Amino acid sequence: MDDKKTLYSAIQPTNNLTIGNYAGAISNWLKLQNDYNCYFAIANMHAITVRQNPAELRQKTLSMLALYIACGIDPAKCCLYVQSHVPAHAELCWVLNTFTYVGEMERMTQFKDKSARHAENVNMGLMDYPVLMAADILLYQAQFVPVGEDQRQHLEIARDIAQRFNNVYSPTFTVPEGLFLKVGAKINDLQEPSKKMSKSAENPNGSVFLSDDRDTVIRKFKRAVTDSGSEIIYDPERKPGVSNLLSIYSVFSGKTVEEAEREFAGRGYGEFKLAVGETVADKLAPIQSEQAKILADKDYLNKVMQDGAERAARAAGRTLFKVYKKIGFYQI
Ligand code: ATP
Ligand code: LTN
Repeated sequence: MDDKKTLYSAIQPTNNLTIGNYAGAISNWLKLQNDYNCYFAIANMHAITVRQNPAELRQKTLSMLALYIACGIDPAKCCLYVQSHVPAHAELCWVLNTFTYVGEMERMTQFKDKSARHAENVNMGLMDYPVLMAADILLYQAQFVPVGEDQRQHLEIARDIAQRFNNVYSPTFTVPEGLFLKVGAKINDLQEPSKKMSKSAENPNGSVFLSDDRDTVIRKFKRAVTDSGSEIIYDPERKPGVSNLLSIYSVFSGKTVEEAEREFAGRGYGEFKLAVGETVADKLAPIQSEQAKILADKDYLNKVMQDGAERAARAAGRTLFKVYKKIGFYQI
């Protein structure tokens, strides 16, 4: 384990996960878990930057943990934990805040989007979101961070903060790199293929949730917006709708986009959309039943969280100790 490189990622336990989260994050984690020393967190501290219902947040934390495991993330191989169980995240975030400029946080795309969407609650946490994310990654000295395209800007800031700290003191943090997939890093909305598919989209027909039943999945794909013309080819500029469906099909069938193009050459949009829907539904069904089984076993989930929190706290504590020492916090 020790000679493996370290990898870190997290998802917020807000709403239900979409096939975009699966494609951009979880499917990539599954491929990487054997070759890296992995930490996968449930980012509940990030989640409260937007107002949450407490009972739902608690429930979503458990159901997300069960979902990670049901998708095939193995708690024996990876450290699976809940962010708020490791206080070092908040502690390092505070230190890193003093290495981050207000101006650069104000320029973050996600901050601007979320402030517009939640104008009644533009809180400091929302603005500080990228710094907490930098703390997550830097605490574990992660070399790699597999995330979707939308997180690229946050990753750049995490790198900048790490470098700034290293330059002021001495090398302390590993400067992380993002790992982005060629296919699946950005799955778009089925109704508006120019927009990212999102858990919190206004039109529920545009997002396919991992919790959707078979009929719902197929209905959503049948209604998916396609493009003019009739060819089924990958061309995101000219054919955003069809290209998005080909990407989804590729992630869920395990075939390449070229193989998918060949498979559907000469076939109609209707037939194509049905095939994509069926492929996704076939993949989701066993995940859903496995998730329900795991969720019923609270003792097991508590044990996974407890083990994960202990392992994570040990690794994070080592980094925080070094940081406190370098910045001159008196140690007892
Ligand atoms: P929200 O819509 O509530 O802001 P989200 O759907 O963007 O949330 P996050 O928790 O912010 O979900 O992201 C979890 C992971 O899923 C991240 O790695 C993110 O890059 C990835 N991801 C999110 N949406 C997509 C998408 N449409 N395509 C590919 N990856 C995605
Ligand atoms: N902001 C991320 C979730 C997240 C994350 C992280 C991802 C929180 N902390 C650390 C990678 C590394 C998102 O996907 N919205």
